[in-house]
Formats: sequence, structure tokens, C-alpha cells
Amino acid sequence: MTAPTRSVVRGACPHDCPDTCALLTTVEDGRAIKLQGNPAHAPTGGVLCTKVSRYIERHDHPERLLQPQRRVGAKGEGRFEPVSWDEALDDIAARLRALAAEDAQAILPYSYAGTMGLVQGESMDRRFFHRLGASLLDRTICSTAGGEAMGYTLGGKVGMRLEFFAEAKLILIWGSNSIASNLHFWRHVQTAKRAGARVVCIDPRRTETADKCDEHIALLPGTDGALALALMHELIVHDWLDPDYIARHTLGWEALRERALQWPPERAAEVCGIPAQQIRDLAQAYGTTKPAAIRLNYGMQRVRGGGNAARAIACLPALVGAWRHRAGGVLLSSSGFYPADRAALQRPDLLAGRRPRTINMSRIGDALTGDAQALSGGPAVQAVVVYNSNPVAVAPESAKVVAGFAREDLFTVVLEQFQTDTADYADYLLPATMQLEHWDIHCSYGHTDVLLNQPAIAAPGQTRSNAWVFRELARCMGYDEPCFADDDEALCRQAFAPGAIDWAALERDGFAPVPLPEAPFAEGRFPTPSGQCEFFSERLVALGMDGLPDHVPNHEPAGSSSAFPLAMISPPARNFLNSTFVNVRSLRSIEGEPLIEIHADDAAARGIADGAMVRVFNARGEHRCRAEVSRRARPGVVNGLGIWWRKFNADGTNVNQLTSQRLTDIGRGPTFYDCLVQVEALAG
Ligand SMILES: Nc1nc2c(c(=O)[nH]1)N[C@H]1C(S)=C(S)[C@@H](COP(=O)(O)OP(=O)(O)OC[C@H]3O[C@@H](n4cnc5c(=O)[nH]c(N)nc54)[C@H](O)[C@@H]3O)O[C@H]1N2
Ligand SMILES: Nc1nc2c(c(=O)[nH]1)N[C@H]1C(S)=C(S)[C@@H](COP(=O)(O)OP(=O)(O)OC[C@H]3O[C@@H](n4cnc5c(=O)[nH]c(N)nc54)[C@H](O)[C@@H]3O)O[C@H]1N2
Ligand code: SF4
Ligand SMILES: [Mo]
Repeated sequence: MTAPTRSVVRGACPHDCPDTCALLTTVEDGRAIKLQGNPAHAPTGGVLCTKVSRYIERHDHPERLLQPQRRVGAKGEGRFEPVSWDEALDDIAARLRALAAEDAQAILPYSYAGTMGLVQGESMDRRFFHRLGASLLDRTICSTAGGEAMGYTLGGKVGMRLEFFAEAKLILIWGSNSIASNLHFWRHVQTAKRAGARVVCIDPRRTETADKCDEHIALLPGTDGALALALMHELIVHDWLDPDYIARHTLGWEALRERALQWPPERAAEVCGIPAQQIRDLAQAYGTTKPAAIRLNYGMQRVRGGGNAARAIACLPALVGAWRHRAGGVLLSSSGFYPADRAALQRPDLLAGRRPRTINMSRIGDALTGDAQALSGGPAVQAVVVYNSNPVAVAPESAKVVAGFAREDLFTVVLEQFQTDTADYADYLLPATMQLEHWDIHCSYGHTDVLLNQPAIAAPGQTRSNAWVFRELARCMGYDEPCFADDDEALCRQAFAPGAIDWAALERDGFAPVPLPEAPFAEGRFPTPSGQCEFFSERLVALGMDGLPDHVPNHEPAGSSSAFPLAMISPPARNFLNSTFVNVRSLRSIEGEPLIEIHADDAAARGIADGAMVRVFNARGEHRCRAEVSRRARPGVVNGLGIWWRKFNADGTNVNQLTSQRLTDIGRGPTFYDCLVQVEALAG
């Protein structure tokens, strides 16, 4: 017997998670046998979350798609026959060419962050659709409300560095279940706690993170703006401000002061559904503890006023001068620190002066069912190409999304690793590679290192990378610009301008830091137009919006409807990543089944026993699942953990059957957590 060949390959976790872990894959005789966190990469610290520790189970899954397929059944039935790549690509190109001859805007790409890699996520695909002149997609489904709010206030998706939370004396975890969704941040919290820091969690749900904090503020969904303004009120009346920092590094203080003084704690307490004393105590802690750090996460911006709320919170550190210290400030996302050259990857110049209409992905249901506004007045969508996303499960108001994808006249191509709910509606289902099999390069939205993902093993069956598919489609369409010949490794190298990052380090270690100061805004110098922290935003005023942050009530405020008296939020389940991993048996068995958590009082009032099957419904639809009478739910709010595949639920729906396609105040984002429902016990 010959000894097995063994190697260890450096890579990056591709999932939509702020941690962007560095991976080490052990390969033996061409098979991946072990996946570990890279101990040499400080933000990873050699640790992976439960999900990705099971990556090999997902990777070697018996239901992995390995062969291009063409639909034989009805739309949504999920029945296919095998075809060759040549046949599939030729036919897809012919269909797209015919549509483009009329108006290429009838073609819509639909993608999100199934992989966060710049190459497999936003390179050759964008080049292809730009050259084609297809509709543009506004990629709003996750983060634009908060992200744009940060842009208006701080100048970008920038903030304090993650590792310095370990030195903070007060940490506010605001709209984040960090233990579930940002595990490597939680390690810094533990360090801070051991050094005596006080940790406060602000979240309607009593999460596993809230359980481990010193205090939990269980406000009603969509009331964070009111809470932040009341905190400002208290900072002002108790003179817990840093007048020097405010004078030198902020814009619009007088106006903000006036706004905040309209928000005494009693007023906010009423709106937030919490005691006024809790607000006063939090303000005192925030005003008198240095350094104070805020970990904001996207959970708090999935409501109508999400943008304003994020803006209000982003003002707080400047008021108390928290930015002076490297362990003070706020962090929503660090992705704005990267000098990535997206124009080189995506080549918007291939539009050659054309300006295709833009479709908001958060209104895909409306767009596919012909809503003129969602179509921006342009032509009906006649072809959609889905990759790195599972819209039938994750997009709001499923009834409309499903009706759209079920259209017989819609030509649908899905690039996927598994037969998801969306894949069931494909005309062509194309088998995609996984992270261990392709090249990619990654930024993070938690830390600030660049990671290189080198392929560890050969692609199985007939799987191909996304970039390969769009390169081949470009060839079939006859596009002869040299950029369509770039291979995946070459694309990795184009992601950063020469000299912007240390390539030698990337190739050697798998990661390389973006050089940054420890306390980026200690001396102001925010990347806003004024260089100041913009309490008041001229740019928002120019868009016809309020220049100051305010509390913007939900589209569907708690308590505003007697027919639908409960507010529903649908935060991520710990062992899934959005709808990824739901088909991995060991992880699904930890999560069990689709659940709605309900407070004992709300359950009793409805005769709902723990474990009973219930009907959760509103005017948009109905979702049947099991009720868990749970201390994790506050009165008046139910928690439907996401995001299950519809086909794993007996009634074929998930929580998005109930959510709406209404948008946020800033950033045109979805409002998943701004949703009223009623819950009713099912007989039997
Ligand atoms: N395990 C796991 N990790 C993930 C994900 C996952 O699905 N599973 N998803 C990934 C993705 S896509 C993202 S965008 C990131 C960030 O992911 P987020 O979606 O921000 O995830 P969470 O950290 O769970 O934060 C959501 C928290 O916000 C709370 N929340 C809901 N409404 C409100 C509100 O109005 N106000 C406040 N203050 N809190 C509210 C929820 O109860 C929940 O605990 O995490 C990523 N990491
Ligand atoms: N109710 C409710 N709905 C939500 C949310 C919520 O909290 N509540 N969260 C929202 C948020 S924050 C987000 S980010 C969205 C996420 O929504 P999506 O971006 O759609 O994320 P996933 O559901 O993880 O689906 C990603 C898909 O990409 C596939 N994929 C992964 N890598 C590759 C690849 O290299 N090539 C190809 N072709 N495919 C690949 C995976 O198999 C997976 O099926 O969902 C949103 N929907
Ligand atoms: S999902 Fe997040 S925590 Fe888990 S391995 Fe990937 S980057 Fe790390
Ligand atoms: Mo997200």
C-alpha cells in the first residue's frame, strides 16, 4: 500500500456572516477529510461555528447537484431531466439573445450573498449582464437601510475595530444575537466581561446572547430610534456630553439637540414598551462609562424606520466622545474599509452609456407579477437568472414571489448547489461548485482582513463555478471583449489595485490585513462630505428626507390592529445561515422544525398549549407551525425563527408567507420584522 497523499489548503468561509473565518482544509487522496479554523488568523482563532464545522456533511451531501438539468414537470414541481452543458448553454444563450433583440431589460439577474466571494459573487456575472444591458438589481435584501444610514452619518460602512471591543468597559449589543450570528465577536465580549465590562443586549427577543448579558432591554420591534433619542435626551440633561468632540467633529449639533429634547424617557418608554427607568439607567451607564462600544447589527434595521434608527444610534458615540478611544465607538459593518476595485471586477463601462432600469430585489414578488412601480415603468420581466440566492424562501411576501416564479411565460435559470425551493421553479438548473472547489477572494463585514480561497479539491461531477458559467454564456453570445477571457484566478488578482494589499502574504498565509489606524475617528476625519460625523445630513435633505434622525414608526406598529394584534419578528436560527444548511440533516435535527415562540400570556389568551400546532396569519397569508410557549418571547411579540425551506414544512410555507414587501425609510430595504399577525390554535 502506498501512503496517502495529504495536504492542507488555505481558504475562506464563503457564508454571509460577519466573521469571514480563515479555513484550513485537509485533503487526502483528492478528498476533503477535515475542515478547521485557521489558528494563525487572529479573528478566526482556530474556531469555526457549529454550521461550518459540519461543512463536509453539506459538501458530501447525497443530494448535491452534479449535472445540468432541464425542467420536465410543471413549474415548481421540481422534476428535471439531465442535459449536457453545451445543450443547456446554447439554449439559454438563444433564449436570452431573442429577448435582448427586443429589450434586454426583460432579463433580470437575481443574486445575493450565498457566497460572499468577490469572484463567484460579483465579477464575471456583472460583466455579462452589463454587456447584455439586462435590468440592474438593487441588492437591498439585507443591509441597505443600516448601511446607507451609516453612510449618511459616518461616511460609510466603517466603525470601530472588532478586536478592541475586548477592552471596552460598556458594550451595547444592539439588534444582534451575537452568539448565533457573530460568534467570533462574542469571544471579545467574553474577554471584556472577564475584565469587568458591563454588557447590555437590546433586542425584542430574549436570545441566547441576551441570556448571557448583564441586562436585557426587550423593546418592541422597530422602536430603536425612540430609545436612541431618549438616550440623547438624558445625555443632554445630565451633561454627560463631550462638548469638545461635538464642537470639532460633528455637524448639526444644535438641531439634533432640539430634536432629542423632545424625547424624554417617559415618551420613549411608551413607544418602546419598556420601563422609563431602564432607559435612564442605560443612559447613565452610556454617559459615564468609558470606553463604551456599540455592536449594532442588521437585526434592528429590518423595519420601516430602520435607517433612521441606525442613524440615531450612530450619533451616540460622537456625543460622548467615545471615538477618542480605540475601544469606543460603534460598528455595524467594516466592509467600507476595503479598497476593493469593484469597477475592475464588474466593468460597469460595458453598459456603454445604456442606463437599464433597476429592480429592487426586496420587491421581487411584485416585479415578477407585473407591478408597474416595482418594474420602474419598464417592460415585464421575461427571464430571470438566479445564483447565490434562494428568493422563493428568503424574499418577503412569498405568495407573490411564488406566483411570479410559477409564471409559465417566465424563463428561469438557477445556478445552485442543491435543489432549493427556488430551484424547483427552474427551467434550467445548473450545478454549482462549492468553496472547496473554486478560487475566490473575500472581504469581511466584521474584521478588516482580505482572505484568499484556493481550491482544495477538484470539482465533482459536472459542477462549474459561477464565473465559468457566465464566461461560457458570454462566449455563446459572441462577446469578444478580452475581459470575458479572464479565468477565476485572474479575477482574484483584479479585485484589488496593484499594491493595495500584500499578495505575497495572501498567497502564503491565506489572509492579509488592510492597514488601518486603531482608533479611526479619534480626530474626527469621517469619510463624509464634511469630514464630520453628520448628525444633520444635507444629502438626505436633498432627497426630500428629514435631515435629522427621528423615530419613524413601523408600517405595522404593535398594537395598531385588533385583527392582527401580535408583532412577528423572524430572526435567523442559530444552526442555519439564512436558508443555507436547512437541508443538512444533523443541523436540521438540532433546529427541529419551524417554530413560533410565544409568551405565556399571549398563549393563554388564545388557548395555545406549549407544543400545539398553530395557524399564524395576516392579510397576506397563513403559515402553520408548532408554537413554543417561551420565555424568549416578550408579550405582544412572537418570534418565528428562519429561514426554513418551504418544502420542509408540512403546509409548504415559511415565515415569509406573512412578511410584506414594504420598504425601509432609507436604503429601500425589506421590512421583515415589521409585520403584524394573529396566532390561533389548530384543532386536533
Ligand atoms: N447562525 C447564523 N448566523 C448568521 C445568519 C444566520 O442566518 N444564522 N445570518 C447572517 C446574516 S445574512 C446577517 S445579515 C448577519 C446579521 O444577522 P442578523 O440578522 O442581524 O442576525 P442576528 O444577530 O440574529 O440579529 C438579529 C437580532 O435582532 C433582533 N431584532 C429583531 N427586530 C429588532 C428590532 O426592531 N430592534 C432590535 N434592537 N433588535 C431586533 C432579533 O431578535 C435578533 O436577535 O448575520 C449572519 N450570521
Ligand atoms: N423572514 C426573514 N427573511 C429573511 C431574513 C430574516 O431575518 N427573516 N434575512 C434576510 C437576509 S439578512 C438575507 S442576507 C437574505 C439571504 O438570502 P440569500 O442570499 O438567498 O441566502 P441563502 O438563503 O443562504 O441562499 C443562498 C443560496 O446560494 C447558494 N450558493 C452558495 N454558494 C454558491 C455558489 O458559489 N454558487 C451558486 N450558484 N450558488 C451558491 C446556496 O446553496 C443557497 O441556496 O434573506 C433575507 N430573508
Ligand atoms: S459561518 Fe461565520 S462563524 Fe461560521 S465558519 Fe463561516 S465565517 Fe466563521
Ligand atoms: Mo443578511
